[in-house]
Amino acid sequence: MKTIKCLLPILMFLPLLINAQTATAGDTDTDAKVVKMTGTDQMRFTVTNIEASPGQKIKVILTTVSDYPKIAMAHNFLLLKAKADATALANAAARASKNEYIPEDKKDQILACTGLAGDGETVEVTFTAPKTPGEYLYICSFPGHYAAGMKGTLTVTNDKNPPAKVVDSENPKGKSESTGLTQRTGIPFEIRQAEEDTHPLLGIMINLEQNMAVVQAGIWRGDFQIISEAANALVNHAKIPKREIEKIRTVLGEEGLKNFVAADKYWHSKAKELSQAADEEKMEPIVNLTAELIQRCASCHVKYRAPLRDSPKWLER
Ligand code: HEC
Ligand SMILES: [Cu+2]
Repeated sequence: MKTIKCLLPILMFLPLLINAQTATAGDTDTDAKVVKMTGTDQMRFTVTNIEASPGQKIKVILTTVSDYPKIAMAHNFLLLKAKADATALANAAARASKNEYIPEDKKDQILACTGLAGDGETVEVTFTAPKTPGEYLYICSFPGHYAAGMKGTLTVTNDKNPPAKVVDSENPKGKSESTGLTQRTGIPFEIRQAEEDTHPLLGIMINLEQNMAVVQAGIWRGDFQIISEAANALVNHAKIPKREIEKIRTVLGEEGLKNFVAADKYWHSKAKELSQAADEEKMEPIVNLTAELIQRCASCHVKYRAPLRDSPKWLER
């Protein structure tokens, strides 16, 4: 049986090391189509479409550019089989922190993958595109990233005109200046709302985390505009999808679900109050409400996160 190796050593920006790597690599990569991309703090690949002919050799080189430490922001590249359930895989991956977020039990759904790259690090993988024309999803399996939209498509076609040999991406920084916060402070937070539908709880949560950070940045700067925008994003966060609610019901039971929903409701009402206080530019209630929100986030986690995560039912999709 062939096992997939994803966790190869990370290539740093050291020419010597890179040479050593290519020299010792078993197969020749020289004829491969090279695709260079960056993983960003906005949780995006800068290349979201790769074209290939059936069986074409492809080399993906992924570099992370981030203002955060690796533990908070790192990216990898996982190319999935056509029939893979990406959401289930991403959720299983979130629990595989000890294996760089590559879920052992779902490896049969992965065609190719890299290890994790933190800021300034580069990882790569060479693989042959599937023989069957079609679209193959690739994702980042760092917790929350796929849910937040970190994905792309490998399109395999019989097209006789193969696309250009090298795909490179434009500078990933300089985007997401919507609030001006990044510009003025150098803090790379943005006010982000989860997109609807496709997003499981984890994706919503990662958004809450970001928006709460923006609220606090606004407090430190006495910038009510920022607080107001971020509070609104909190209030309008994506709905928890129905199937996720159903799963919470199976794991926590009817009573547990009721309490969970009540916790969420209460949390919501406080977020609304925060939004109002921000519009009224009243700092003291803003600070008090923010503290209460943080406390509510944490207490919901203490009560419900572990029971959900530890349940095998939660892992099923
Ligand atoms: C109603 C309960 C509830 C509330 C309120 C809640 N969370 Fe969560 N949160 C969860 C659950 C459950 C998970 C685990 C989801 C999973 O594993 O799929 C989670 C996971 C997370 C994660 C993922 C981190 C990790 O690896 O576990 C972050 C970040 C997060 N929450 C942030 C927040 C923030 C910030 C708030 C408040 C603004 C908040 N949450 C409010 C229930 C809640
Ligand atoms: Cu990522």
